[in-house]
Amino acid sequence: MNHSKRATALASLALSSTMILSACGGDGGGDGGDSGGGDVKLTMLPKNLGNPYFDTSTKGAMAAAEELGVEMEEVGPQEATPDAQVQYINTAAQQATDALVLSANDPEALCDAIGEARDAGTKVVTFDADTNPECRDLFINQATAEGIAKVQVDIIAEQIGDAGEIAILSATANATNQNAWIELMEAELEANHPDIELVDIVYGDDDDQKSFDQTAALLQNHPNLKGIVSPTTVGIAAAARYLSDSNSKGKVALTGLGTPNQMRDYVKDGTVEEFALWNPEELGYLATFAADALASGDISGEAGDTFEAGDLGEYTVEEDGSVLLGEPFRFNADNIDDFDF
Ligand code: RAM
Repeated sequence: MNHSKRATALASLALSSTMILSACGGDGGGDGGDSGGGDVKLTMLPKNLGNPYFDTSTKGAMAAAEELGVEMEEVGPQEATPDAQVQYINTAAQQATDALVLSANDPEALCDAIGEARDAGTKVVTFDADTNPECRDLFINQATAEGIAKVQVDIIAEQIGDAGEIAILSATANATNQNAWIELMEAELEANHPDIELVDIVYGDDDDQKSFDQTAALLQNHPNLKGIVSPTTVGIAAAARYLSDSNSKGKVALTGLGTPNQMRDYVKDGTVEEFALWNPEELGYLATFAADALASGDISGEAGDTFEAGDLGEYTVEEDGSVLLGEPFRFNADNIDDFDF
C-alpha cells in the first residue's frame, strides 16, 4: 500500500470549508458499506473552528463523505477546550449520529460524554489528538509520535549547530497529541543532543494572539535562545509572524509543525528554513472512511480489521486500535510551492 502520495492526492477535491458544512450523498443512496442499513450520518468535531489545519482535515472528511454518499456535518467550539467539546458530543448522540469523528482536547475529560454516546449507538473515531484508548473505537494517527518528535528535533538541531538553548511553544496544556510529542522530544534531546538545552515550555492554547504573545515573552525571558520548536500549526504561524518582524529574525531558528499555506511567506522571507507536517486533508479523509466502515458494520475496530479508504487504498487496524496515515513530511523553500493546504 503506498500511502505516500501525501499532500497532492486530494488537492483536486475542491470543497469550501466554512464553519458548518455538510456533505450529503442524497436520499436512500448506498451507505458505502456492504451491510447496508440505511443512511449513515457522521459528525466531525475538531479541537476548535477557525484553525486552517482543521478546515483542511474537514475538507478531506467532506470529500470522503461525498464519495461514500453519506451525510457529514462539522460542528465545534471557538476555543480548544474539553468543556466546550462535551456539549457537541452530547448533541451528536442525541441526534443519533452514527459516528463521531473528533480531535480531542483532553485525553480523559471527554470520556464520560463519549461513553454515553457509544452507549446510545454512536461509534467514536478520534483523529489527530486521541483520548485514552479505551474511550473510543478507533484512533486515526497522522504519523507515529516518535517520528513526529524526531523530525522536529532533527530540524532544530540542524539549524542551531546542535547546541544552545531552545524552547517549545505548544498548543493547550492538556493536548494529548502535543504532550506525547513533547515527552518524546525531551527523550530524544536527552539521548542524542547533549548540548541542546530545553529551557522553557509555554502554551499558546492554539489561539493566535496568545501564541504571538508567548513568543514575545520567550524571547524576552531567554536572551540566549537559539531556537523555538512549535508543534502546533497555530503556534508556529504566530511565532513566525512575530519573528519575521523582530530583531530575532534569522537569529532565532523556528521549526515545528505547520501548514504550507500558513508558513509560505515566512519560508520565503527567511524567517523559517524548514518545518514538518502530514497532510491534514488525507487525515480527515481517512478518518471518515474509518468512521463509515465502523458505522456500517464493515469493521468492529479490532486489530487486523481492514478497510478501503478511497484514493488512499487499504488500511489495517493496529494492536492499539489505531490506524496509521503515514510519515511526517519536511517542507522548505525547495518544495513548499508544490503544496496548497
Ligand atoms: C494544531 C492542532 C492540531 C495539531 C496541529 C499540528 O492545528 O493543535 O491538533 O495536530 O496543530
